[in-house]
Amino acid sequence: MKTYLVLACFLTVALTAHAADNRRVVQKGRAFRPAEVTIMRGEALTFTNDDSFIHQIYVDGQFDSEEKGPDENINQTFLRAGTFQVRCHIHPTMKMTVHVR
Ligand SMILES: [Cu+2]
Repeated sequence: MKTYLVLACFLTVALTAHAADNRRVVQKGRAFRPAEVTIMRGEALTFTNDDSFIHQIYVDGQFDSEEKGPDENINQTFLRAGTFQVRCHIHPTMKMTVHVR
C-alpha cells in the first residue's frame, strides 16, 4: 500500500512539471519556440525574451503587450477557445500558433 502512495505522489509531481513546461514559450533568434502549443481555456502562457533586444506579443483583437527587454517575461492568459496566431509587432516574421481547448 505504501508503495502505491509513493508512486502516486511521484506521478502527480511528474505530470505537474510537464504541464508547466508546456506553458513556457521562449522568444529567441526572432522566433517563438515552440512554434505551436496546446493549452486549456483559462491557462496562461509565459513568454520569455531570450534575445538581446526587445520583443512583445499580440493577437489581433485580443491583446497587445508592452515591449519587454532581454530576460523579461510576459504572462498571458487565454480566455477564449480557438486557434490563435501570436505575433510580435517589432519583428513581423515572428509568429506562433496557440490552440486553446
Ligand atoms: Cu520580436
